[in-house]
Amino acid sequence: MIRSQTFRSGVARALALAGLLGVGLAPGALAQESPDGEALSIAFPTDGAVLQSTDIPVRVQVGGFNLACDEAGAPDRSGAGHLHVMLDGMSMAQLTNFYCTQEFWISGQGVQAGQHTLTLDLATNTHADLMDTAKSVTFLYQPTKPAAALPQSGSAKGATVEISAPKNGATVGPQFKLEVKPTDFTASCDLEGKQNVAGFGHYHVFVDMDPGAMMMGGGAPGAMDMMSMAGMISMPCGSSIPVDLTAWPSGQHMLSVELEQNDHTPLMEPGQGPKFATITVNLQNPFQP
Ligand SMILES: [Cu+2]
Repeated sequence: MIRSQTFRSGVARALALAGLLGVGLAPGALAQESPDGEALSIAFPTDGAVLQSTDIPVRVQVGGFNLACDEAGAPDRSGAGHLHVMLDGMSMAQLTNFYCTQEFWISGQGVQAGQHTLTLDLATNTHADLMDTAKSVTFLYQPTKPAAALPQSGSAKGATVEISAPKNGATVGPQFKLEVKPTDFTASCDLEGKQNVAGFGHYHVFVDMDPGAMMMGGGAPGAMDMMSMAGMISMPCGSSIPVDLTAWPSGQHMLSVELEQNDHTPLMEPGQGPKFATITVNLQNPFQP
């Protein structure tokens, strides 16, 4: 009923977006046709809504699809994945994050008062966009209490990241905290998908992907190769990062944390590669012995 209506009314718009999405979305993510049945609709904001809150509330309805962020980065599984959310664009540079709840907030930081477009789609575990599920709404952002502006740019020179726990080679259960120590770098989730600001960004956490090797195929920043999003399990901003490897089999796994700019491209200095830290863990996963 609601689901089939939503699905049908979404078809025209999804087709209209399809061409753009195919070109623009998430470098590294292959656009895929979605298997029939799953549907996404944006319940809030409604098209033309006037938003007076500082941050931007979003409510979606998802049918026939499992939102499973604990599987993000793991191999694709039909009918499971997460939401990609983009503000004022349809490429990875505008990705505010990926989400697994039907309600969430987008930070108003750095968002100017005025008209904005929100675009969402369903994505597979390896971050391939299911482009025929894409939906957009345009809203008027008029916050009563404006959010903070973008921070003053700092210096990205000498930025580094280290993993302080677990220790390299440690035996871990499927759920643990990855403790990271950045130097000369401020991680902020509020800035994800916004303009780049020197010295600011966030982390990408990868399982069984070597960020150094990933760049060798693709070359320049912003031209990450096709593999770069697969294996990415989160885009966090805290230095104590929850990790859930329930979807991975027991055994040795490589865990990497890479410094990213707000547009999700690796933070790099001239003549240098991406900045990341890697450990190997011995996973003991009772769900997949
Ligand atoms: Cu990112």
